[in-house]
Amino acid sequence: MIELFASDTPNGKKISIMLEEVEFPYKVTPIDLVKGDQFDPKFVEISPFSKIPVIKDEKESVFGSGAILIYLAEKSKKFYELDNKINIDQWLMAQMGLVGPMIGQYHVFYRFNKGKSKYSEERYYKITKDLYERLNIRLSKSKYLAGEKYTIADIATWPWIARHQWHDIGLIKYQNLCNWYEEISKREAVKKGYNFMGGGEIPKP
Ligand SMILES: N[C@@H](CCC(=O)N[C@@H](CS)C(=O)NCC(=O)O)C(=O)O
Repeated sequence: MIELFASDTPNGKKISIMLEEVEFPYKVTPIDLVKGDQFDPKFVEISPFSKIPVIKDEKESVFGSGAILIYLAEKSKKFYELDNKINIDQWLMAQMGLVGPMIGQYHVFYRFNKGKSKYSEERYYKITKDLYERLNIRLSKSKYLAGEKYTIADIATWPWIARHQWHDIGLIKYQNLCNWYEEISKREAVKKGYNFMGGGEIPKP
């Protein structure tokens, strides 16, 4: 059985959603980031940057949500079609290097430290709004991020848009992004994976 070390965050939810999608049995070991579980030397052995998520599968462990998604996709042969690999990789890497880190910074300044740095709040608001716009443009051209099929690029990106209520940007104004969000929200695996630590129901647009 796969062991998922995670917290109830978008990076954690990417993996619980993927595990639900591919129907692999798994158990969750919660990592309390406020208490500092991520710095426990035993955890650092499997997570060299002290970050969730990590999985342990039989004898190996994998850290980093992008690497974990690829690992699970290759193992299940799902959501990572070889004939569309380059598109899936591009949109997955854009999530890893841009969507997650930038929206993550927006959460740090706008949601958790409001008033401490007006410059940073404005900077990450602008970047997040720009990401909404660019994702919306992409989704005017294809049903899912990497083309006509739901892939690990969508599984990586969706949990960040699921935080839209924290962003004060108005998901509803971005029609293609909003349709994509709602379509994915209807999937049973996404509903279960979203609620993997009892976080509740998926927020409506
Ligand atoms: N690039 C990493 C980022 C993971 C990450 O930033 N995880 C955050 C929670 S969402 C974390 O563990 N933070 C703990 C800390 O910074 O102390 C991935 O995609 O897995």
